[in-house]
Amino acid sequence: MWSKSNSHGRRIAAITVIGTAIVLPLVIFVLGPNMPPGKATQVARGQVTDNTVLLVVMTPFTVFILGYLGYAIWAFRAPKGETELRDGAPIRGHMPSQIAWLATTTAAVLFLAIFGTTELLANNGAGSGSGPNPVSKPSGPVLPVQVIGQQWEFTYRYPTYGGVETAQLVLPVGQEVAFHVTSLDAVHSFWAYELGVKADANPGVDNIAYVKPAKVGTFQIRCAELCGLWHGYMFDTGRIVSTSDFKTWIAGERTAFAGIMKYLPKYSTSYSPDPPYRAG
Ligand SMILES: [Cu+2]
Repeated sequence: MWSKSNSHGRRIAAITVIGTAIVLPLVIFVLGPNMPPGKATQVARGQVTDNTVLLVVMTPFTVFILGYLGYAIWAFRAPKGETELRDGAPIRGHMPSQIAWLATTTAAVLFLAIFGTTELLANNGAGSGSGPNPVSKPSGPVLPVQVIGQQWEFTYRYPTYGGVETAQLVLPVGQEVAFHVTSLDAVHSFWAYELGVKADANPGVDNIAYVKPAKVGTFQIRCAELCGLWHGYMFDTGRIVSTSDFKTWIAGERTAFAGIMKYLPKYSTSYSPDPPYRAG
């Protein structure tokens, strides 16, 4: 009886070790690099690495659980022609396997908690909205871009370009950007998928997220917080362009909106609309 159960244990251990040895390189070299959100920015690249680390940690557990399941289905199947259901052996507890399971899963969870916290603190906030005073800041010069959520669109203000407000989000490549995310009404969430940025837009709050676009291209913007009837309509496409294209574009926006700039409220880290507007 004991020797039999030990040989089951050894086989399951062998399946786990060999299976992990086969699957792990595929996870690291094939699946991992293709994980979301891609490599359009430094923080997005960091998130791909983080997602790969999560996968690597869960791989041996997944192989063990699926291997165990497969082995149990095969090894403990009913013999051919048997019609009666049989009970398994009355086993109470198996201390070594219980301790092994507790120790490995605890170690994995603790590692991921520490790793996740470190990754959020480092890497300039990892694309998250880090509030008005982020712990981790980029060292070089940043281009501030304000993101204003409102039912049901995002608009953008460029305080270093006269505070002009635009309907499109255009960023120069290779330039560290500080998004100042806020809202005029409900809680929205500024989610620029390929940039690896997701930051809550709360009224009265200046929520800062850093990102440095690495290559010219487009990216998807969505509101990621249910914000009312037309929440699903709150999407747009942003553009990353060369520095000279950016200069041309922003100059054009400033010219186009010069006439109405005087009606805009002065640039501020947050806005408090008049009560009649707040009440809708
Ligand atoms: Cu919204």
